[in-house]
Amino acid sequence: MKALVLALLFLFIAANEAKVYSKCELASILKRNGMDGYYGYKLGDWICMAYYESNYNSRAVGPPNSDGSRDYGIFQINSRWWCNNYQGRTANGCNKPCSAFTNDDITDDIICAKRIVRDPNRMSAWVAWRNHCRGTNLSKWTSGCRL
Ligand SMILES: *[C@@H]1O[C@H](CO)[C@@H](O)[C@H](O)[C@H]1NC(C)=O
Ligand SMILES: [Ca+2]
Repeated sequence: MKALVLALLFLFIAANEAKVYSKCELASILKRNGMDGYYGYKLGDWICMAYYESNYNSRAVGPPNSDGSRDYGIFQINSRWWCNNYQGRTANGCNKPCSAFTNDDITDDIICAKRIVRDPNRMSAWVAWRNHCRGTNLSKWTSGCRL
């Protein structure tokens, strides 16, 4: 019970400190970092993916996956393949500690996402993109934004 209270308190603090981007703020940062058209994907693909992966929360940490790995940050980057959380095997393809993907500076997250999409799975590496974004009309993800 004490642990539960502490856990809830921690979540409360974590939620308060989280940086949650707005759709247009994220769109503008992604565009500035060359994501519009990167490997053939539109800005809307990335924004839609980030929405369904993290709700635009740059400090999101996912629950453990079936292999014990976790997903980090606005793009929910996986610790088995792309970053090191020092809690198990990792290929660490982006050569970063996973904590690099839970701060408010998403520049390194973007560099890693670009590395991920260059792999043969392309954007299907992100299950949320496959399930919610692929093949949909993406115009709403950039509508109303001055880009
Ligand atoms: C996508 O949705 C927008 C806004 O609803 C619409 O104007 C546009 O024609 C749609 N594009 C396609 C390819 O269906
Ligand atoms: Ca970062």
